[in-house]
Amino acid sequence: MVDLLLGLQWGDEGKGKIVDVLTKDYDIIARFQGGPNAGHTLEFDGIKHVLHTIPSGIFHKNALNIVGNGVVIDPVIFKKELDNLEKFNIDFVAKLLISRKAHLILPTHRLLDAASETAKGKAKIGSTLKGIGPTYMDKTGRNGMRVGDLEFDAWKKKYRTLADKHEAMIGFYNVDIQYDLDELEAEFFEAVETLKKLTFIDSEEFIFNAQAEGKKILAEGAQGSLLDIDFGTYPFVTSSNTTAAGACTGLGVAPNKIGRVLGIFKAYTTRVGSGPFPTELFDEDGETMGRVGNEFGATTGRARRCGWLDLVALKYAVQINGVTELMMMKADVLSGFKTLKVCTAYKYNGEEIQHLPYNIESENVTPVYSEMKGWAKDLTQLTQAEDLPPALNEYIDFLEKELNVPIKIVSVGPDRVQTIHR
Ligand code: 2SA
Ligand code: MG
Repeated sequence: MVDLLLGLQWGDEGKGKIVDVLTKDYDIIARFQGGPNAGHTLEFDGIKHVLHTIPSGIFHKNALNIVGNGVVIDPVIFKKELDNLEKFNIDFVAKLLISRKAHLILPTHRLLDAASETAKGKAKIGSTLKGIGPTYMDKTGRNGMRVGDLEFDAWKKKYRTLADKHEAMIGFYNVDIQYDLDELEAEFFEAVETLKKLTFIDSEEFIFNAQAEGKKILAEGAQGSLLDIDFGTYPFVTSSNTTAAGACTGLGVAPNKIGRVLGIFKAYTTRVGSGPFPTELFDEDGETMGRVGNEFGATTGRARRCGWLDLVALKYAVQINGVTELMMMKADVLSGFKTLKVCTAYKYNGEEIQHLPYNIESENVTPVYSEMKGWAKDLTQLTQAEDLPPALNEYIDFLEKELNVPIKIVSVGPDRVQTIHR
């Protein structure tokens, strides 16, 4: 069986930390979608690590890490990540395997992302500018370059044809994008040589065989369910399926081989980039969440928008993913709020609804809140579920009842050790 770990909101729920905590129970950690738009933060021994493409199991001795076919890889960013790991004596050549069917992000994909965003002006998606959208467009348009292409001499010709086409497309956008393609390409070709030092595999075959041998596998999601290309707040989404089904296509795992589905959510909500966010706060409370929670993009450094927990959206994510257990992150950030609000319905066209409407833009949707008592206690030193303050237990009980799924982990800080199991 392959277990899944998925973000249930708009990303940045704390997936990296939890994968790192859980890796000791798994033989293989595999990424199945997204690319260097992700920023998975892990903290232990007083050091903070941010991973973008590499699975969050890389710091453990025994786990193998797989970058699956559903992932898009930018060799340049990948190389930087590897250089970083080298400093910590991580033997990534032995512990990191790459699917031949994963698509490559070319420098011109990044330029196209920038051109598209600039051309959209105010209506921009707020992408991470890592070339994610254009790369997945080439994948579904059947023009993409894959990791496996690098094993054949013809790859440079293929590269040239695609990059030339991209340059012409950049021209069509008619926006002022400054770049030095020669420089970008030199960096790209050098990084490709580093990538080629790793072992390329047919990950679907590899994972199939690993399952047959009884190996335990965890699939690590990136971004969050509300950024899913199909079920998220389109068009303000990323270009991959971030939901459970994405693990099947992004790794080649059959649906009946999926085991536990671990859903991760923050005790409040954040979003980075543009798009609807019904419970967004523009007041002191939102500002406090951002400051105490250190809510800045792990990839771009952008300030994240903050707001109350949205149970309507969370229920939707639980449903789409078939979540079997929940993990609540950043409970410590809510310490000190006198009153907590939880959105339990939306006012929409004068009616109260409990689903996500097609046009969820803020002018159409007003959140309906339940208020709960807050707690003052600092949680960051706690290690036992018994020590949680009563008001937090009430908050948890309320969520469990509404969502009908048990909350198994409560995280009270960024470090590995600040994790309470229930
Ligand atoms: P893209 O770059 O095409 O995938 O952007 C499309 C939308 O998806 C959002 N997105 C993210 N949202 C939260 N976290 C992400 N990772 C980084 C992080 C983001 C960062 O961990 O903090 O550093 O800014 C992530 N990646 C993509 C993005 O904001 C767009 O709304
Ligand atoms: Mg993140």
